Amino acid sequence: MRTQVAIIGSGPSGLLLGQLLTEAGIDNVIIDRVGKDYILGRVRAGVLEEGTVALMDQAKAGARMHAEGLPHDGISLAFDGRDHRIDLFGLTGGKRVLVYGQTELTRDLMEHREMRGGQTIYDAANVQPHAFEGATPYVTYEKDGVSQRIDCDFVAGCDGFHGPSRKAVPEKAIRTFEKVYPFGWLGILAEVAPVSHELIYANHPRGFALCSMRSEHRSRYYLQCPVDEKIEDWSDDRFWDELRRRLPVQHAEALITAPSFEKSIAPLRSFVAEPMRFGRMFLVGDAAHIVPPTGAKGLNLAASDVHYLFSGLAEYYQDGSNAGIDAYSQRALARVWKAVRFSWWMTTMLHRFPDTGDFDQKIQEAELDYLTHSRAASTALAENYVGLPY
Ligand code: RFL
Ligand code: PHB
Repeated sequence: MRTQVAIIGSGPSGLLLGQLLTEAGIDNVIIDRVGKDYILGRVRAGVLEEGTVALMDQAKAGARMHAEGLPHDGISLAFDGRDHRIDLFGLTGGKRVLVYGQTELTRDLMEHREMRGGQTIYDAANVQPHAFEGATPYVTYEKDGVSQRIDCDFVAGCDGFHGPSRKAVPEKAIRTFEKVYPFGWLGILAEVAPVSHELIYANHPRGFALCSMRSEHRSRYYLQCPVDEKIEDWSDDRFWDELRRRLPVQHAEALITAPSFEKSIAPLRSFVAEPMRFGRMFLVGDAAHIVPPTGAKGLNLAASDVHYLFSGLAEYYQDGSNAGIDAYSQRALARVWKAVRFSWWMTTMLHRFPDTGDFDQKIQEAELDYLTHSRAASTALAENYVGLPY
């Protein structure tokens, strides 16, 4: 088989890139290790920046997102038993975020791809990129026990943190930066109205908590927990009791509970691989970088990578220019590092670290006090939260 761009990975990065390329008349094939239902069963991010929303529109897959997504103009930082609202809209001159689950965004992109006749190979084993340092890269995989090969002009490695693309790069050609945090997030989904109409990020002596949502009837809640915590030890009752303890009293009293229908623990890490281009292969999204979820940036960074790569590839095919693909790594990384910094900062400011001494604790309290009383500091948070410009 031959295509112009072989895309490894059918997560949001791969699907969004595939859809933009298809709309621009650039042939592409997506190959994933798992099936559609498995991908749609993963519960992940929930907050979209305006840039991500605009890319979904550009991919012509934004209709349901606009109909069902919830625009949010602010968030709350809760500490000292009180809410402190950050007016995202007012502080950024009219920008907001859209609450719409990654699962739904992925479903919309998959449906659109099917409608446009785009080719996706699911349940492919041993997917591997080859010869990307030269002019004729290709991807091999096995499907139903038969070996297959796709020849292409470019490979887009959209295969997440554990995928084969980054691993195929010789060690001496890549540099990685990593920070692992000494805690995880225990998350649940429940079919109940959210406790508040805006997200609440709570710093509490017992640990961080986040109140988020997927719709007006479905809530997503998280608790900071030890990284080696066992999910079996967290009954729904224990989760709800612990969440109540970490929220200001008016929210604890208003919290509606119900049996959870999803419960999982995610580790928190910051990770960046440099560069993001190796000859004719590009790393995109989680394949190149991971951020802790505290800033809601993971999915949005995947989208900005896609924007830079798509415009580079469009320039290459439409104008015969290499300028955009040559600039991809540098342009993407400049934005990535700012989001890595923001996510690290939000994580540091809002969580309780096991080894925090009295001095560090006082600094954290001073930071929250300053942040919520200084317009300049609140504006810096708001500007990053709604998303830095592309
Ligand atoms: P994805 O979504 O991981 O998709 C990668 C795709 O590549 C496929 N793949 C392979 N395909 C072929 N061969 C192989 N050997 C392959 N190995 C993997 C996978 O099956 C998959 O379909 O990466 P992408 O597209 O770059 O998208 C990035 C986002 O998914 C990610 O940044 C966010 O979801 C991060 N993230 C969160 N971000 C937030 O902003 N808020 C959150 O609450 C949040 N929660 C999370 C998260 C990521 C998690 N991970 C990665 C474990 C919770 C979790 C648990
Ligand atoms: C979510 O709804 O899953 C979510 C929202 C905001 C975050 C992280 C996760 O910062």
